[in-house]
Amino acid sequence: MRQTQVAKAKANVKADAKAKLAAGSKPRAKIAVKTAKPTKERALTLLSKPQLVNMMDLMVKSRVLEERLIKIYKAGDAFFWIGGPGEEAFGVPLGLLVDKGQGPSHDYLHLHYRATPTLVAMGMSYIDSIRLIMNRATDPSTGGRNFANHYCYPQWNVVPVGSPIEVQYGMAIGTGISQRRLKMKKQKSGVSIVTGGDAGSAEGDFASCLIWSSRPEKELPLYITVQNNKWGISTPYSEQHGEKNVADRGKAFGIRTNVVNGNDPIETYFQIQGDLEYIKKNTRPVLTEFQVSRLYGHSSASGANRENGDDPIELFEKRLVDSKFVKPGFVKELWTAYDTESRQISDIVRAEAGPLSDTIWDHVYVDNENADWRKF
Ligand SMILES: Cc1ncc(C[n+]2csc(CCOP(=O)(O)OP(=O)(O)O)c2C)c(N)n1
Ligand SMILES: [Mg+2]
Repeated sequence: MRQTQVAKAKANVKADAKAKLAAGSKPRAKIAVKTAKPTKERALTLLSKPQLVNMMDLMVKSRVLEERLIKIYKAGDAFFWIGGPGEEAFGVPLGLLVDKGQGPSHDYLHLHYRATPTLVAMGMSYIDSIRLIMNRATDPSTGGRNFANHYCYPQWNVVPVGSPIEVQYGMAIGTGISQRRLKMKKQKSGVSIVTGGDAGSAEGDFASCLIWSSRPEKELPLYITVQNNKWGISTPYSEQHGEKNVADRGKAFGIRTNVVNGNDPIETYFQIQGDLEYIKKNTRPVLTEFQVSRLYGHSSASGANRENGDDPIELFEKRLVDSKFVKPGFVKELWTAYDTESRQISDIVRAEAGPLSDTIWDHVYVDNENADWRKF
């Protein structure tokens, strides 16, 4: 019975089409209706799904921490904020690729004050960063004596972050020399990684780094990176730099150079991985410029308010959602969970004590010698 009805319906459709044709209407072109299959973006297939999701998670974890640090500053619980929102797509892959450990057989990190994403990817906990910005005695980096994002982790070769810009490019030469020595003795040796800003590349330390890392037959395993956000506080890159890219300056020294989109975590991941391999294999430097965003201005000195600019987290989230790696709302859920965690931790830290005056000389001189000149 059912069969006859279907057959009848089909016959009706055929007759209807014939009648239309006879009346002069054209038969419709066949439209290929595809079922909505996720179109996986090729770049995203280069890493596994857990790797991609982990990278997204760490980027959000770092951003939420930075936003918490800004709130802590704005609530009057800290004197100053400076940090790395907008540099997550560079900093997280770097932190994931570092050979973490102590001593010259591992990588050294000569970082600047926008390195939260790298430290978060290396395993730094929220409480460590919050203790630093609130200047608590419990702060493992400085005992509560430096300001936000001036990290120091000897056990991971994270050299103390300094406030004078670009000095880290000069310091990296020293660890680079020790690593070259190991390499020449055919022992396991790491890379000295240095990060810093575009404006700071005008300082002499940057030039020293190019010169010292590329001396003939004495080349150093230095990974010289620049995070170009096109600003030095309020001075635009376009008004200060005759060179098109900061990285171009390495060419005069025979250094391998690259300019990459630092807002794309996949591009930066493979660039960093390839650069580190080349440096280890050849004991030669690489200079790579990562073009990044500065999403909350320079620091609390410029207000620390959200500004325009490409947001690496939004861009990456869209790609992961479009390719069906994560569901829409995945990032929002992460955000809420990290936000709650960061608020609870800041409540704990607020109740902790600041450093005592008799610890002022701690870690200044070898073996904690008391360097008070009045007592000499
Ligand atoms: C030797 C030195 N000169 C000046 C300053 C003041 N200062 C702090 S941050 C900054 C701008 C740095 O810009 P850039 O190197 O591009 O890094 P960004 O802050 O943009 O990441 C300046 C001039 C300083 N800290 N140290
Ligand atoms: Mg800059």
